[in-house]
Amino acid sequence: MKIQFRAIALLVFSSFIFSQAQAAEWLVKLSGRVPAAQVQQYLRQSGMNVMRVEDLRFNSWYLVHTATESLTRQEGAAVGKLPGTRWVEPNKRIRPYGNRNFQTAPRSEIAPRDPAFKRVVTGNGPDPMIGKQWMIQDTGLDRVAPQLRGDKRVIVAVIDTGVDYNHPDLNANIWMNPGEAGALANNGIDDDGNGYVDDFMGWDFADNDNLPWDRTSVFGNPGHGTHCAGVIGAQADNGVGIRGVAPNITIMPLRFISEKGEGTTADAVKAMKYAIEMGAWITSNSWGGPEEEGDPDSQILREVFADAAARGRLTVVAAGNDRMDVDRNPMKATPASYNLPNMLTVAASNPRGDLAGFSNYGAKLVHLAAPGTAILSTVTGDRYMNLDGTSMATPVVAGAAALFWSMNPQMKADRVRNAILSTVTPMPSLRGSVLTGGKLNIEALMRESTERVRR
Ligand SMILES: [Ca+2]
Ligand SMILES: [Ca+2]
Ligand SMILES: [Ca+2]
Repeated sequence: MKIQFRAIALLVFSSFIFSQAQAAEWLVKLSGRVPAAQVQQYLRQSGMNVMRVEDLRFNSWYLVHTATESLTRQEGAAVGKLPGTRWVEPNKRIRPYGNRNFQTAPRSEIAPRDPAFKRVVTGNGPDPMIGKQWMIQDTGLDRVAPQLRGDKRVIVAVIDTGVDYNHPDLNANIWMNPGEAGALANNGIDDDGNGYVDDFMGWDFADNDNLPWDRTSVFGNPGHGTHCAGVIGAQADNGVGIRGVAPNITIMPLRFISEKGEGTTADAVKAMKYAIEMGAWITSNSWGGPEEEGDPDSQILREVFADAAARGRLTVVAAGNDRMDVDRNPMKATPASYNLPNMLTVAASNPRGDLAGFSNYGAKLVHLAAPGTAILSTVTGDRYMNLDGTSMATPVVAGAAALFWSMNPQMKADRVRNAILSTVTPMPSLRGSVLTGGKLNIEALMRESTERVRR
């Protein structure tokens, strides 16, 4: 009874806050699994105009789509009266972080392209743009043995706006689902029984199809997810573009943010759940919020990050770009502020090693800094672009984790996390801004790896 009271108290609060801004969808946690049709029937009987109820197949959570334009208090009360209701929250909007330069995306770079997957053949030779990647020297990546490039078994899920999987610097590193590969890829059958038909290389949760293509728009998305993917794992020495931190790992593209630069909590949860179930070792999460003043924390989002930790996965999360102390405003920066096990929250540093002017910080809840200004990486349409943001710093750390984990595949996620945190370069200007007071040092991290391997 006590739990139910809390849930109802929350929804009354939130129904005022969200009455205008949000899609008319509720996330409901029940005390146990029941058929979605039963939930729908019950809500209809209590007078609610329910379009559809979706079983999220995660900790007894359901997504209730209503027919109204915006959430109403009456609706919230009806959901709260469901038998066994543990929690009710609005299905909030989520935005990508690192959109500071979005408006600089020229139109010529955002032309729509054919999203059909094709194999792209590239050549050999140095990456011509490598001299413009200051993060390579800054993190000591240039002093890591060149043969240490990662292991294809290490899968990093890029949970974002999608990925240009035909980009010549990314194509060879895109994940292929073994249960939907080859002839199974387009037969209209969910061959591996994971609930997604023909998900041969990931999923598009925003448009609900099997092509997690990074759709762009002038002000909403310049190719944010493609950029993050390139920072993690653009191919090295293929004669084109840049190199990623870990150029020989596997990238699982999961799209939940649309070309408008907007996703939902439910789709973020689905993407995280997919990443966990389909074997991603690491998730790179360059997004968060909430954006609206007074938003309540999302219980379901917290639960899915906790689930990733419990199942031995590492989650890397952007601190956000609001020049804000996350310790003092934890509700305004989620999932950044969750402080769960196996989770790293990343601030952005500039070439001087200082905190980037836009970066969030937090002496307790933000763990380290990594390069996040003028980061050159891949964008949609075989192109490259400089972007700023904690969004760009996050995949630098995710890539470093992938490189290190490739060398130490038996290691548990918490030890990977500790190795990253214990090898940072201390910076006087970062003291008090991030937990470690330092910035990512991949050279020192990989030395740690070699020592452990030798032992
Ligand atoms: Ca499937
Ligand atoms: Ca299939
Ligand atoms: Ca390259």
